[in-house]
Amino acid sequence: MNARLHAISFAALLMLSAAAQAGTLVVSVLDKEGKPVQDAVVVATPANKNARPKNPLPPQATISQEKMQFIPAVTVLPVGAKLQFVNNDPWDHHVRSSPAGMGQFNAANAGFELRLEGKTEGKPAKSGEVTLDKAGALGATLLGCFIHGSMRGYIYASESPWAGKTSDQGIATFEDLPEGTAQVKVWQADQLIDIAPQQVTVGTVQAKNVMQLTVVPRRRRS
Ligand SMILES: [Cu+2]
Repeated sequence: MNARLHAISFAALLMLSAAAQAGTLVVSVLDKEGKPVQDAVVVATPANKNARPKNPLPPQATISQEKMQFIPAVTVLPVGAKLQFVNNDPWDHHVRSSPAGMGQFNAANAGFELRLEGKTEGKPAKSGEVTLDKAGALGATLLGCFIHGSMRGYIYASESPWAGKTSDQGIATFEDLPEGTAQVKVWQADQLIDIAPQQVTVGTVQAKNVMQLTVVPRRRRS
């Protein structure tokens, strides 16, 4: 191969790798007062539907019932994922689900329920499993307990594999989104009326996008 041909094929290679290049998207979620919001769910849906992230969402997760709380408070999973509930309290919990947001007030929206006996010392905790494959699983689901009205938790089933929770700094970062346009939406438990999704452009220059809620979320009691 002569030098000129070599240069041409090298240029072609460069173009190919540029076409497959990924960019980083940083989303900052703020509340109505401009303070960072932790545990908001950010979902990015690239226009390029064939791309897949290097680190996909886990196909299963465990939610513990501990000291009258769901831990973690918010769990993000792909649609179809398996969810395990483990009761680590010495008393019974009767876990139930309903749609989050305005849908929770519609009695026709029945979700799943799991009765979990309390843990006996020295014995393994009782657990139950649910698969997020039913109609209505997509998006946010509110978790509660028939016995303890104060218990609140959330699961978020995402169609896009680029989904995650914001950090205590209110930041969600996606490192390998395909270049081009993407739609970004934010879900937060106290934001009952969805805020408008944003159309963003992902490129080699790191983009930071701010999404501001119209509410100040309630603090979780600890
Ligand atoms: Cu309970």
